Amino acid sequence: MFNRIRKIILLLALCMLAGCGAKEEPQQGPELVLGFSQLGTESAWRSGNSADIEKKAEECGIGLMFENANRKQENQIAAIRRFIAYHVDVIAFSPIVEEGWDNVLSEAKEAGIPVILVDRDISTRKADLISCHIGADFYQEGVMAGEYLIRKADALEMESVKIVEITGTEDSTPMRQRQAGFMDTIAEDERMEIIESVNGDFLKSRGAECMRYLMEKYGDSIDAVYSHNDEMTLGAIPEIEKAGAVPGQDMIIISIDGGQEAIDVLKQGKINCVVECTPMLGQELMDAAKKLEAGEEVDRVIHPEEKYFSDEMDLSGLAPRGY
Ligand code: GZL
Repeated sequence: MFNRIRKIILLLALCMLAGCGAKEEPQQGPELVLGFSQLGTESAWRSGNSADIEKKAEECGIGLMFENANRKQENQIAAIRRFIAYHVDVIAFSPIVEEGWDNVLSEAKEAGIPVILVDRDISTRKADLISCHIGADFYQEGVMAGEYLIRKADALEMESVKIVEITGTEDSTPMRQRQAGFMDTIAEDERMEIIESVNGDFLKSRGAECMRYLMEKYGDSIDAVYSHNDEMTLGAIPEIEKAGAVPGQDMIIISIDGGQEAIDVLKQGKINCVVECTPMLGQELMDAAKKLEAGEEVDRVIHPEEKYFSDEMDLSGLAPRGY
């Protein structure tokens, strides 16, 4: 009985959050209510991720409490506390950074609410705070980027490769892992030299600022740009052109995400390689939430299959990317 009352209260809360009045007759609430804290709206990747989660929740008949944290960890923590107060069945979130989650996740555990990480991971000594992590193998994305650069240097018979790196949000899983995978892959290749690494925070505007600074400082001595996401790459390319260089020819451009805009620029020859990082994680999230609600086991880590797109291949038949 309590469960039924709880779900009706939650449905009313969902209605109020969605703007519908409390006057509506309470209906049979959704069987499962999922609280999701999305980190922000900083990129096409993030928008695609949010849209997929909302679409799949509707298709699966799951009640979704969706909150956007505007890229502030404190907003995510507050959202998780609201989800606990509403007694949602499952909590999920994409943590903007890896550290600082133990306290609020301990509160979720004490409340008996399972937590799923979507996209990014956290750093914690308490592995039992999380039931499942659904997200890319960011280290492998860095490896694919490094392997491409080595192949490209071979093809161009380059004797040295001076690289600038534009990194994503400090202390986030994709930033740490994409950097580690790339550096480990090129470490043994004596031609490779990272001349500077600057932080672009996954933002287009910051990517432009970083590239403007790097072009002023190093100019055409740059042989390759390794950018941790498409937004920063798309911000950087006009700055390369303003400085009189030709992206994709005067310097090798490597990006990660695989959104439509970057793929189009790849086809134009201004980007040489785009490593895919799919944002379509909604179905895996809903499946895992249902299993946890039903008390079933779920895999601790779920990595989607990912590939890369480059100037080594014929992309004319590539399907629309959807983000
Ligand atoms: C990666 C995701 C990153 C994307 C960026 O899974 O966390 O955050 O690569 C986004 O576009 O900002």
